[in-house]
Amino acid sequence: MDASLPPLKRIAAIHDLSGLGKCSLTVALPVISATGVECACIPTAVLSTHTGEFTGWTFRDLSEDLLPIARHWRREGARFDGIYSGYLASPEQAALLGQALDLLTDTETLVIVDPVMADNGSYYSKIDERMCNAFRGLIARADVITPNVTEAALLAGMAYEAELHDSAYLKALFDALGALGPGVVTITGVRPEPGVIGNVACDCRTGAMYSSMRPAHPGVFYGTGDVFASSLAALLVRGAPLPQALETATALTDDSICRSMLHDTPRRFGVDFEGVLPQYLRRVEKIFR
Ligand code: PXL
Repeated sequence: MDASLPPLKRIAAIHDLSGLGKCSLTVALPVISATGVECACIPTAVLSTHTGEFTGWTFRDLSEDLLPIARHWRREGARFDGIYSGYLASPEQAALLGQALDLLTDTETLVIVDPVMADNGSYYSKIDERMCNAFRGLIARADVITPNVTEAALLAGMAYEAELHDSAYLKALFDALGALGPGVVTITGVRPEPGVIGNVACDCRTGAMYSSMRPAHPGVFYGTGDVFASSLAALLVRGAPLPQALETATALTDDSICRSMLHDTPRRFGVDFEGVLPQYLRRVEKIFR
């Protein structure tokens, strides 16, 4: 039978697997699949929970498995339309990830690096500036990066602004991050004015900037950066234009937050994206029909 659909796109998601507290792989796998992209997984570490607002979590570093998995996939002839990396077990693992990129990418592969290391002005538990330096190296090889404001400021070597982010601050962040090498920089959790929060994107090759904003909900929602970046990565790999990918990934993130508030889910368990996947699928279909 003749194929009547284009080949399925495939992403390799390289993140931790935190068993409880939806983030990283437990978000990337369902969101990328729902976007209509195959999601192969390499766990960088296995944890019982993420490291925010939980105590006593288990942590197993899977650095030893990273290159054997990548080599096996290469021997099997698997090709990847995207490599999407996130939380790493250690700064040393960034060098291994660089070698995995050598094994798994070709000239067509979109490399998306989420430099997961900090939020709300501070590093996550057990992470310090060594991770920031490691990400600076990795970002040089990325096509797209998706830091939050804290991570963007750390990578740029600029002060973190906790309150409002005016266009001069964002422009300075984009200039500094673009100079590290990626073609597209998105920054999450941007607050342009009181009561408003969202995501901004800059195509550093053209200087074009895009923004997608929503009403702000007070407090911290764990895993929202992963919901956003997973959706954006899959949409870009499918070929969505940057402004539509930004808007659709932002809509999924905001809908997930609103859903969590309806369920009154404790913040540390992550956001309830599951119930908003039907409306997400309709938005995705509209882009590609
Ligand atoms: O959502 C980012 C993230 C990913 N992985 C682990 C984390 C966090 C944030 O706290 O702890 C293990």
